Amino acid sequence: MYSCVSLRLTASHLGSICVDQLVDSLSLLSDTQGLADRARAEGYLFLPGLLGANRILGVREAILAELADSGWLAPNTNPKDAVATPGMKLVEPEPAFMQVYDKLQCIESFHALAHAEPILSTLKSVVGEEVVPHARNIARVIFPHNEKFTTPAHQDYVHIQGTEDTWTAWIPLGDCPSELGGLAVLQGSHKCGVLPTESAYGAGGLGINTSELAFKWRTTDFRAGDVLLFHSLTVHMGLPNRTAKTVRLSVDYRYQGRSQPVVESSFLPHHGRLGWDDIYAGWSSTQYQYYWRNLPLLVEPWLQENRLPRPAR
Ligand SMILES: O=C(O)CCC(=O)C(=O)O
Repeated sequence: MYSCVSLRLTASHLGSICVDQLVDSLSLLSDTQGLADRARAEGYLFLPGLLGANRILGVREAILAELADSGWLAPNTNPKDAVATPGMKLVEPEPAFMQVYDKLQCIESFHALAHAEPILSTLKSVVGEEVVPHARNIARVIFPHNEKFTTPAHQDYVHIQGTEDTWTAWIPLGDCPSELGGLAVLQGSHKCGVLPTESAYGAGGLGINTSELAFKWRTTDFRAGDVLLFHSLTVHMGLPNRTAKTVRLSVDYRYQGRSQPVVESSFLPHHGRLGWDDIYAGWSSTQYQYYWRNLPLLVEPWLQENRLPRPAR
């Protein structure tokens, strides 16, 4: 039924999947056509060190300060080490998780990072026009000893909608070796169209059975400053946090060409518990507040049927 389903992986469950290294595309940065060709062919771009590590560590520190204040980090440890309070393993959307998540949503540097010029210019090369960052930025706080809630294999499009030519930037907030639970992409899977989903544990609550998809999973030991960009139809999944006590922090930002359709919720705060005025209340600059309002965006409705399987166009 789907043109891409032909070969079989030897096993489908996490732990026995063979995962190869992400291919480094940094050398293509000055080659607009080469970058776009690689992105279109593989459905992802891995750009090690695209962002300055110090900027990433600044956002990390701001988030860890909130986690420490909220009792999520072990007493008498340095917040920089992100050591989880023993036994703590909250997940969204549990009320106790969301109370702290609301504080993370108010962090100015977390939202400002989505506007980093190297990401905007890279994606401009990929989509062929100026991009607009979505405003619904997501922070991930992934506790150890909680594998059941590892992000399942999924495509972002079914959650985001608007244009399929939306790109996610997944950015680890600090070094993120595989053991800490990074992200893996299924190279080339964006050519499959919208794949069937089933309900699943973990972020998004919808998973894809990838056992019959004939593509390679790829990941790496990420370093602070690395950026992984992928298409909204590229299947990807979180890797389990198998450390003894360390919290994994990362962010997801989304981007699309300014002329392409977008749904309104892409400019609402993630989870919609706070309004933008609440979020902006303590910010020092207005530069990234309501930045999308002056753009002539093509807003379309979010449709339930767009979640359903559909072969590649
Ligand atoms: O970091 C994660 O575990 C999940 C990120 C992701 O898959 C997403 O936001 O689409």
